[in-house]
Amino acid sequence: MRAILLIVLLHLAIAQQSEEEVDRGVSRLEARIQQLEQAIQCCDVASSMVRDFNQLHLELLDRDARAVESQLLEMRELVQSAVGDVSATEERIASANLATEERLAANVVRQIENMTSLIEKQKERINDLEHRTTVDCKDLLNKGFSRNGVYTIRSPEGVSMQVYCNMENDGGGWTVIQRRMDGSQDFLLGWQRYAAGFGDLRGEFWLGNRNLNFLTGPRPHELKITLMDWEGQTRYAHYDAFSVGAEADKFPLTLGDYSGNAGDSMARNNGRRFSTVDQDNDHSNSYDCTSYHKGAWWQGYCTYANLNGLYLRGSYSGDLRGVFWAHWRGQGYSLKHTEMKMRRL
Ligand SMILES: [Ca+2]
Repeated sequence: MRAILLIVLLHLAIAQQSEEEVDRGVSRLEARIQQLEQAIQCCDVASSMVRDFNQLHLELLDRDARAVESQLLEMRELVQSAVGDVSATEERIASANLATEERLAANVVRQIENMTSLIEKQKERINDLEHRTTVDCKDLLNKGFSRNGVYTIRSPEGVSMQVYCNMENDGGGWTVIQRRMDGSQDFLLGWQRYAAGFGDLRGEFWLGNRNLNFLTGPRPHELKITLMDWEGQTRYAHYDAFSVGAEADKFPLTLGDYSGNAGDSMARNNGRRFSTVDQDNDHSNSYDCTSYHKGAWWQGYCTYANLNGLYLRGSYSGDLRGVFWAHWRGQGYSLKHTEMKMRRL
C-alpha cells in the first residue's frame, strides 16, 4: 500500500513545475502516510487520502494553467503594446516624412518665387538699359532686330518712346517719320500737335518735330521719301543729309544733296522753318502758305512738296491743297501713299 502511494505521489510530483512545491507536497504526503500507517485498517481514512491526492493534483494543475494563462495574457499585452508602439512610430514616421516633403515643396516654391522676382527685376533693368542706350532704329538693326514694326527707343525726355522701324527695305535701320496711306488721320493740325507728333505708327502719323530735332540734332541723318500714285507707280527721293533744328528756331530743315527718280521737289524747302495753320513761319508776305496748301511743312515761298496736305485721292482742282509732289505728278494730284524715313549716317 505504501509503495503504491509513493508511486502516485511521485507521479503527481513530476507533473509539477516547482520543485519547492513538489518537496512541500511530498513532505505533506509523507506525514499523511505516517498517519495512514497508524490507521491502515481504516478504509475511510484511505478514501479520504485518495480524494486529497486528487484535489492536490488538480490544484497544482490549475495553478500552472493560471500561471501560464497569466503569462500569456501578459505577453499578449506586451505584444499588443509593441504593435501599438510600432503603429504609432510608423504614423510618426509617415507624418514626419509628409511634413518634410511639405517643407521641401514650400522651400522650392519660395525659391522659384524669389528667382522669378529676380528675373523680373533683371528684365526691367535690361529694358531700362535698352531704352537708355537705344538711340534709333539703326541701333536696333545692329542689335539684330530685322523685322518691320514698332520698337521702343529713348525719348527726348530720357524715357522710352515708340517708333516705327523699317528694317526690311533699303538696307533697314530706318526710322519712319511720316506716312500717308488711307486718309484716316487728320493732318490739318496746329503747332503743338506737329511738335509732339500724332497718329498711328502702324498707319498714318507724324513722328513729331521735337522727336525729329532730338534724333537728328546731334547726329547726321539721311532722308528717303517714297511715293505711290493711284495707278500703283512708285518713285523715291533721297537726300544725303537731313536734320531738324530746335523749336526755338521753328524747327528749321537742313537737307543735303538729292538723288532719286521722283524729282527734287524739296529743294526750296531747304533751310526753311516749319509752319502750321496756326503759325506762319514761311517767307511769303502775301501768302500764309500752310493755310493755302492745307499742309504743315517747311514752307518757303510756299512749296513744291506738300506731303502733309489733304488726302484727296488723285487728280483734283481748285487750291493746291492735296498730298502732292510737284516734280512727279504735279501739284494738282494727291498721292495715294507716302512714306518719309530717316537713318543715322
Ligand atoms: Ca506768310
